[in-house]
Amino acid sequence: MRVQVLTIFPELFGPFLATSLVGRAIEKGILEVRLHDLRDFTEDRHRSVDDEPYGGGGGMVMTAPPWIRAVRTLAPVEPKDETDGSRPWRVLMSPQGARLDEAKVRELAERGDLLFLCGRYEGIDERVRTTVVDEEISIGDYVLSGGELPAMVVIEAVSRQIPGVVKLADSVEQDSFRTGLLDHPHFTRPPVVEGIPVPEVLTSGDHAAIRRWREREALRATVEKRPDLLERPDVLERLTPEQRRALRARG
Ligand code: 9D3
Repeated sequence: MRVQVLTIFPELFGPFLATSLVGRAIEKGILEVRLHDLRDFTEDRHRSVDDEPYGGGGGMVMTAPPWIRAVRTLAPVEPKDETDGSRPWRVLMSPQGARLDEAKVRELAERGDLLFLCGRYEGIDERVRTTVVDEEISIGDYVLSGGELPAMVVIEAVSRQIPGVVKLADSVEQDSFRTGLLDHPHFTRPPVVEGIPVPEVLTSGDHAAIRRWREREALRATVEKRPDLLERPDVLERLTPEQRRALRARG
């Protein structure tokens, strides 16, 4: 999998790419990340990337030519709608984008070759989006200062989809995400914390009973913390017969 990032702050990615899961994937050679400084695609003495907004108002807008030059260099194949994977898929990180979810993460991972455009200031000249962007993505409805942290979120989530990146125990956890429910609670030593013991079934050695307990607790956690998930047909579809019974009993 190859990921490229276009930003005026490539240094923000340093520790992220050097550490943990993403760092290991790069070391193993199953992930390649290339950082590009947008200012390298400017042509004026001051390497400027922003200007005042047409129509007035506060703040600055990122100017289109460096972005378009950069994208045409890094993801050169035209036309814009060519999606067969022979050029990077161009993703604009933006508060106006579609909200990221696990389905979108899987879709991006399958593309295999991604270019993230990370903006700053009030935004990017609209003609960048309409000429060289395939898809616009947000990570949620809250205001951040730019697209760099969101791009790191997407890169980590997408990396976890590459075979061999997450350890086996972790991919079991991913399976539990595939059920669409929240995870069941976890316990480890010591056996008593603040007077609270570990649920007995977990130390019983009865693996079938443990599996049933976890299914039940996953459903309970979802009902209590994220009832909205239980309104989704794709989540209801994947409930086990026991979970369906438990849900009906709860009403
Ligand atoms: C305070 C400025 N806002 C006026 C209503 C607009 C705005 C412009 C630029 C808000 C945020 C940003 C910078 N954010 C991103 O580039 C961004 C982002 C985000 O802020 N939240 C969630 N996902 C993303 S992806 C890129």
